[in-house]
Amino acid sequence: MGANDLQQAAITLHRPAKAVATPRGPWSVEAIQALLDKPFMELLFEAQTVHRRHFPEGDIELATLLSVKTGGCPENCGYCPQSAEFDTGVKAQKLMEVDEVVRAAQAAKDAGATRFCMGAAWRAPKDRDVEKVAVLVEAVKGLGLQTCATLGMLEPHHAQQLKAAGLDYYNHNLDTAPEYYTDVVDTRTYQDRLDTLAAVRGAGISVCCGGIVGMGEQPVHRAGLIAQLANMDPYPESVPINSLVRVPGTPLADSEPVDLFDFVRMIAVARITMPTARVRLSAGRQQMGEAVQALCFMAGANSIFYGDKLLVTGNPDVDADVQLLRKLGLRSHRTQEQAEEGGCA
Ligand code: SAM
Ligand code: DTB
Ligand code: SF4
Repeated sequence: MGANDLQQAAITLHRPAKAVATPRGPWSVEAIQALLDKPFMELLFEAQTVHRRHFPEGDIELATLLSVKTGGCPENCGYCPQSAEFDTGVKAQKLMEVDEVVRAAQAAKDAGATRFCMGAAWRAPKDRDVEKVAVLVEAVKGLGLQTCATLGMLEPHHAQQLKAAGLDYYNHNLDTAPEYYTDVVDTRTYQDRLDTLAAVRGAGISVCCGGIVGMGEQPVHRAGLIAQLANMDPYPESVPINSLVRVPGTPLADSEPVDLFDFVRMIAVARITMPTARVRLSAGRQQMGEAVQALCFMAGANSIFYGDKLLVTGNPDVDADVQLLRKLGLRSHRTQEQAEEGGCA
C-alpha cells in the first residue's frame, strides 16, 4: 500500500455514513451477492439501521425446540443426523405422548420461551400422524405459547387440520439455492419444498423458512438461498439461518467450517432483504462464542433457539443464554396475548 492508498483509506474512513433507505425486492441473485460483498462494517450498519426501523431495541424471541419423533427418517438430507441412511448413533423413537410434550412446553415457558417448536423426523406425516400432532398443538397452544411444527412435506388438507388445531407457524427450510440442492439431498426436490410452503400459506399458517450455511456451498448459492426466501410473496415471517452442525456419520460431516464473518453477513443480508421477518440465529451457536453471537444480533438477528438441545444435538445451556442476553441488554419478546396474560418472563 503506497502513501496515496493510505490517504484514500483515510478519506474513506472519514466519509460520514449515508442515510440508509430500506431496500425493496424483487431481488436478483446479483443484488444479494453485492450486499454480501459489502465492506463488513458498512453491511452491519445498514442491517442494524433497517432492523431498528422495524423492531423495538433489545427485543428478542426465544423459541424452544423439541424433537417429538426422533430418527429413522427415510430421507437422505446430507446434513441430518436423523436420516436412517446414516450411522450417527441417533436412536429412533416413536411419537411422544401428550403429557410428556406438555411438560416440556411448560418448562420452556417457565424458562422464558414464547414459542415452542415440535420437530418430527418424517418425510411426510400420515393422516394418523397429523391427528396426533394436532392434539399436541392444541395442548401447547393451551399453555399460552406460540406453536410451531416441522414435520416434513405437508398436503394442503393436513395444513388445514393443523391450522384448525391452533398451529401458528410451520417450519420447512429451503436449506440452500435450487442449483445446490441436489448435492445435499436426492430423495425429494426443491419443488416439493415449495409445494409444502404453498400449502402452509394457503392454510393461513405463518411460514418459518430458512437454510443452512457451511455445507460446502459457493457464495452464489448463499445469495441464491436468500433470493428464494426474499422473493417469496409474502416473504417468510420467520427466517432461521443455521450454521451446519457437523455430525459424524453424515455425508457433510467433513465440510469446511463456515467463516464466522460470512455467517454474520448472511444474517445481515436476511435482515436487509426481509425487514419485518424474525431472523433467527439458529443451529451452530455452540461453536460461535459470545462475541460472534453479539455481531449476529447487531446484524439484525432477533430470535434464537433457546434450551439445552436443538433436536438431537446440543445448544448453549439456558443459564449461559440468560447471562448473554443480560450482558447485551436483550429481553424476551412477548406477543400481545402473552403480555396480557402476564405469563412468562
Ligand atoms: N423432517 C422435517 C424436515 O426436513 O423439514 C423436519 C425436521 S428437519 C431436522 C428441520 C431442519 O433442520 C432442516 O430442514 C435443516 O434446515 C435443519 N437441520 C437439520 N440438521 C441440521 C444440522 N446438522 N445443522 C444445521 N441445521 C440442520
Ligand atoms: C431450523 O431451521 N433449525 C432447527 C429447526 N429449524 C427445526 C433444527 C436444527 C437441527 C440441528 C441438528 C439437530 O439437532 O438435529
Ligand atoms: Fe428427515 Fe428432516 Fe432429517 Fe431430512 S432433515 S433426514 S427430512 S428429519
